[in-house]
Amino acid sequence: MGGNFWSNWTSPDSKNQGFVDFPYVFTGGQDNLPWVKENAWIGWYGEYFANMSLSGSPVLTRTDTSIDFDWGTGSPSVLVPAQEFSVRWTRMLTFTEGMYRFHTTGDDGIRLWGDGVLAIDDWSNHSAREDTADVFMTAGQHNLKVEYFEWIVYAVAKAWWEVAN
Ligand SMILES: [Ca+2]
Ligand SMILES: [Ca+2]
Repeated sequence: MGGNFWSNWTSPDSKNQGFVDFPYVFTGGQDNLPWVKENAWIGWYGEYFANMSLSGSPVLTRTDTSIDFDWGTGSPSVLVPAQEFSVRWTRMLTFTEGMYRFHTTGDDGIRLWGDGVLAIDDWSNHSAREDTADVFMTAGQHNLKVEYFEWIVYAVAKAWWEVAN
């Protein structure tokens, strides 16, 4: 059974694809429509915090279809400050068995887990830089988590992967 959470849309699936048409801001309500169809997850569940340590309650939660952000000197949302914020992204994803090379780019700090195992750890103040880690994934669903913080000035957060050769 997949599904990040429940949607608040009353007519979310005009294309009849089995999932809602637009990312939305989760407000805590529920209806009878799953955000994604069974056994299929789209995007990341993002929790945005108005501090650098992922502390307290998020000031914004939303689904991000990918982690591919260059906010410049700006911020992810009017709800999030341009300096000293942090984000936690989580998702479940099905992999075919093999070795994967995970990449992150963070300005400032970023770290990535696969099934709770820390694979990339670059949790410090710095300008944008890329990190990689090779992780063997068994066939089936795996939990991914990316945490990120912005200190000052520019803010970049990216995570992606490919099959490692
Ligand atoms: Ca900034
Ligand atoms: Ca920065």
